[in-house]
Amino acid sequence: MEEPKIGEVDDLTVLAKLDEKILLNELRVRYENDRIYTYVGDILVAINPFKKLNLYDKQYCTKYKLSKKGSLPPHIFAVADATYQNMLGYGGSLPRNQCILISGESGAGKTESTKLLIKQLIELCKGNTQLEQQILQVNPLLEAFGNAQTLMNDNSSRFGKYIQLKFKNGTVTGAKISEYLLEKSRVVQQNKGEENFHIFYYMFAGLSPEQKTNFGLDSNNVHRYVTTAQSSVKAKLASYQQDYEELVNAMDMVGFLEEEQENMFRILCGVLNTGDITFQQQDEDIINTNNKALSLTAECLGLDASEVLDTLTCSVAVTRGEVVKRNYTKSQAEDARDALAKAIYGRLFSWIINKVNSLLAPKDLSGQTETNEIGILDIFGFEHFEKNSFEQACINLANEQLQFFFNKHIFMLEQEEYKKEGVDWKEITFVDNQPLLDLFLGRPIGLLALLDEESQFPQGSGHSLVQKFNKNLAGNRYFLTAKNSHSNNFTISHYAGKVVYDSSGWLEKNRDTMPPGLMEMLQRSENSLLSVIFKGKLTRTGTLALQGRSRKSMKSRRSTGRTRPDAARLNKATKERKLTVGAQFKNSLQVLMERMTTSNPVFVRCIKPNNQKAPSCFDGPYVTAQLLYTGMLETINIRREGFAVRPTFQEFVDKYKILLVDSKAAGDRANCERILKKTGLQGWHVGKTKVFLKYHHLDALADQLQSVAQAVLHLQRGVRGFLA
Ligand code: AD9
Ligand code: MG
Repeated sequence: MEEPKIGEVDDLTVLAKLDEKILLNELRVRYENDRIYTYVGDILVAINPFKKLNLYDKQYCTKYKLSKKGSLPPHIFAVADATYQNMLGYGGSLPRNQCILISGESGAGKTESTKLLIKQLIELCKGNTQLEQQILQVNPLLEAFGNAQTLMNDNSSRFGKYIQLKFKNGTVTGAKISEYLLEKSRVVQQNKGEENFHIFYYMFAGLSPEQKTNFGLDSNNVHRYVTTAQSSVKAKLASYQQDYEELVNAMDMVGFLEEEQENMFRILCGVLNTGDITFQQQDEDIINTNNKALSLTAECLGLDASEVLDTLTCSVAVTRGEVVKRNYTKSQAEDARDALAKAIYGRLFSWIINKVNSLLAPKDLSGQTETNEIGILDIFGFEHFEKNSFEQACINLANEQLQFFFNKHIFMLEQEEYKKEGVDWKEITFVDNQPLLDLFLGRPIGLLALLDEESQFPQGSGHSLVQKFNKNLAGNRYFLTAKNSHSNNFTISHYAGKVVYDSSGWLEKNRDTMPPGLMEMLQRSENSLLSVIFKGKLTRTGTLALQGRSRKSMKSRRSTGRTRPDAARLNKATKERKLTVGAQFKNSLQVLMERMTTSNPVFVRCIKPNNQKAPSCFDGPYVTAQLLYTGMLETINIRREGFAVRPTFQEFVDKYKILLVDSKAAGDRANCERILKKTGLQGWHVGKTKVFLKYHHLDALADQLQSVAQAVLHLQRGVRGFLA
């Protein structure tokens, strides 16, 4: 047989020889020919082209509808199609519920892939309903509020999301979005070369002059929270204007009322003005040095200006019947101001998700027919900047968790099954990142647990936190202390590389408490939307539950078992406390993993070809690093040696008994062997309860079924002809 040319192989599992170099070369040649998609068995590898490719128009949508795998070049639409077919029950013993897990580092193409998947799924079930149009608008809507330009990606997701599409009889009946940890700190501060959330630029470009005046928006967009250079904002003005139009259209279509939108923009302008409030120390007092910003803030947020100033500059407590007022320092007042802005933005974002969910919820819950779902996970990709904070730690933990799930599914469960079923199998090893999950999630000594503990000490600081880490985690081979003992830095050896974290500000971000008085003040806001979102409660996974809805009561945290002196001292005090951000994030990851475990997982691996966001540039070492840390070689090996198709005896016999010309054949081992021997195929295995097959077996079996069917048809025609 002739060897295929480099780059001509659609599925890397058929390569006769494989090593790092061969793999890289195959992908490089494919990439250079705009073949950005490649299969590794049932896994799709997608390399970001960083340019528009003519791969997604109507013609492609149609071509990939109900197609046979392997009959067309690899494509993200083929993944949508296979998932849809499995959801309809054509996947044999596979669970009907599907979840598509998209991984890759920041800027690798996860969010674009998510949008393409949703587009094609809607195309597949097309009923031309309003709901379908609404679902298509959800992503642009959420991106406006939850994405921003970072050094790694111009449209970086600053939150994670899991989108569940619900189906009944193959048509979509609703959608639900779960959000994971929006990076709120971006509202008040951005790293050099990065931007605030897109919405602030869209609003500035798109609001009418009257609206701008009404909402107190500076006509030059000079606000402390928007540090982007004027020249670059001006250069993109026209495109921002278009983005604004699209956003408003999306909000209209999904069902946000005009009044709600107006309130939203007013609140967002309030956030911008909040950032412009500045303070100065004057003797014992803190005074406000920007009265205009204060009054604009109060007006936009429907609050009383003097009350805003009071809550930002001092705390009032009642002790033994006596009112005690304590002035803040300048920096405390600034923190209070930023806390106000972050809280508003975070809650507004949660409200938007909440609203989308209620608008897109399946209407008919009483139906008799079973509903199934396809979930798509689009998280924030692995990040490593010059300076990495608490957010990066959470983002990278989520990526560790996803990599672990991949390993578990691809390597552990599969090889366990071979062993159980007595398949002759040579073990394939892989890099297990369980120790990293333990490093983060272990109790009582894991990063998050230690962080929670330190967060309970009012005197704790970034430095005391890093000391606690150093003391408790020294010796863990994935945790490296800084050489300089005064440094707040520490390093973690992630599956995807080393990241240096700076512990400054972690305690505040983890506690995420609001200065006293702010919450009550916001609940009384005259802006009806603002008051609603602050009357809601946060659930144990950090999502917003609005009042008037049933919600499960919050479970108190179980004790950790082994208690250490610090923990014992604080045990009592912690019972009443609200959940920290770290704890909420941990809970939400756990819920996600449980959901994923009960569905049939489908993996899409996004690869970033270079670190410059550049088209037609394939940086070999950069890609190799990603291939290595994602375990691509091992994945290809297990997919090549392994058996991707594993029907039970009964399923197998039901489907192929026609090949035996015995419609009464029982679903047992002997009949499976009889069928397989009759086909003349090689390399299959019959286990204790299942048949183990490769994809090419499935194709060959399908061909044989077809010939039998044709022969039968021929015979029938012959008989009819004879009788006539
Ligand atoms: V992050 O973890 O949210 O920071 P993602 O989501 O992995 O990241 P994204 O999908 O946003 O990356 O892709 C980054 C950019 O690459 C996009 O804005 C597009 O400009 C570009 N991209 C990605 N996929 C494609 C594609 N299939 N065709 C064309 C693409 N351009
Ligand atoms: Mg993204």
